[in-house]
Amino acid sequence: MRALISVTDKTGIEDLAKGLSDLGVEIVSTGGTYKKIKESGVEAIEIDEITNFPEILEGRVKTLSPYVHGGILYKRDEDSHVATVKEHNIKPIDIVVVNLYEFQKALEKGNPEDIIENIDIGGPSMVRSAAKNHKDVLIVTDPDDYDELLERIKNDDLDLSYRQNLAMKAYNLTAFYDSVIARYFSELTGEEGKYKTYGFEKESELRYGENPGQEAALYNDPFVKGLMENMEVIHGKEMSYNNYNDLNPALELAQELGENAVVALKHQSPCGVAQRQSVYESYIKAYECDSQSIFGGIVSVNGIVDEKTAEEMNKIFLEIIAARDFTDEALEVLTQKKNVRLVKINFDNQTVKEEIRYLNGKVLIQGKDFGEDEVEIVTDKKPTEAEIKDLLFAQKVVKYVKSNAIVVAKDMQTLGCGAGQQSRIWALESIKDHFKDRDFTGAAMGSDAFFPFPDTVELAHEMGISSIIQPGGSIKDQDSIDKCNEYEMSMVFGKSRHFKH
Ligand code: 93A
Repeated sequence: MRALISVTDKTGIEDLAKGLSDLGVEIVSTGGTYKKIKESGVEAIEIDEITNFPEILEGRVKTLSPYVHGGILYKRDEDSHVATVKEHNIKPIDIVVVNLYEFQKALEKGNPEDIIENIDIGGPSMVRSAAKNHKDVLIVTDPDDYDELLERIKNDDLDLSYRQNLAMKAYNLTAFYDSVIARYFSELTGEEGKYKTYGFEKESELRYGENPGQEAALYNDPFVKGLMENMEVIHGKEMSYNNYNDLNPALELAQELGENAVVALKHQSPCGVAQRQSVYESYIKAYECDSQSIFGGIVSVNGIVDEKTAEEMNKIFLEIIAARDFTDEALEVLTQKKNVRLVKINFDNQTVKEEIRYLNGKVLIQGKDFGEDEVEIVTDKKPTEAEIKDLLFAQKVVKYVKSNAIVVAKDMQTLGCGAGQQSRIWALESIKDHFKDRDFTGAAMGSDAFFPFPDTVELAHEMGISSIIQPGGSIKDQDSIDKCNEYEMSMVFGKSRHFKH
């Protein structure tokens, strides 16, 4: 047998070469790989001896030769193929070990010329040729597979399913590789072409998905340094699917609000949010909004958790506490509990611009819902400056609450987050019902979408709410505005609707 080895990541290559050589496999290799193999004392043939041609164009053409591809691609059980390679003096290549130029690393470094030079042409060509002819050729693209390769050659255990598995991995690699390159050009041109090429990289298997019967894994987007880039789980159990899924909006909202914001979140919707002078005060206020739902929830802190805050947090069970950082004293307090996950987040990372949702055979991709702080006053009464602040705060929070959503807030503290109701007024009713003794006098109310009827305004008035933000757009907008005027409440229209389904 003959193996062609051409690798950029040279991990494990000496042992592989030695193992193959010991099994009587002849080794052919390219420049750097050849050198490395020879240095380790294993015999090898240089690629030019096979191609009868020197490497040209600074290495751009080294293995792109019929002597290489013919040797890989001919069907061993097809007489005409066998006769052709014989006629042209092409020697068989039965094993191809290739990994590719490190395009992603070049991307990270950011030198445009270097990026282009790191588009591997010859490597993927060999990978694709060998994978196509997998019945006759073994294609190995992952250093983790070297030991098994040697073992299987030794035991003559090279069945079709093993070969198909290698081919699967090979095309998986070239598909990913090209998708990253395509994505690079999309970013350059601002165009995306006919195919949306993402190229996600598996980061880890998760124990299960939303429920124990569902398989799940976490993928990394190599192009985006999002909020979770370099996040560090510094204490507690492994993160689960639901942890990641719920942590995400908790982080995004805390980032959007800014310094000292604390977001308590449960099942995709915030249940208590505050932004005060200190993280401690914000946490107390976020907790007070809904001291029941926060239990077993996620708390995200755009700031540093100190000892005093940690002691408060430690009074209840929290799944995750994510923060910019924790003081040593805070860590001492929080690590007393084994199960709480403590996560360090860099809130200075940029947020992503897109969201993806998989449907039954279709994929939806949309831009992120970025809100704006512009408002249009539509009532006789104008909101005070403090009310405007609370209205904008409520609008930011309501964007993250599952529709239909209503958020009531005062002094940069939510007093209730009504989530996921099929009827808009039920969202406000749920706040009133859950917090029976709460005083909502002078509070601001945000709605994710317009009011089809004036009933929500009526209930808001009954509760003591004094100002409302909503996007408008109903044919019955005027009914709600009239009601506000009647009750001497103020109402403003925000820039846009903020459904979250
Ligand atoms: O420059 S290439 O696109 N043209 C080629 O003909 C070629 N042949 C192998 N890249 C090519 N390779 C790549 O070289 C392989 O994919 C591998 O990653 C790398 C190994 O080079 P060396 O052995 O010199 O370190």
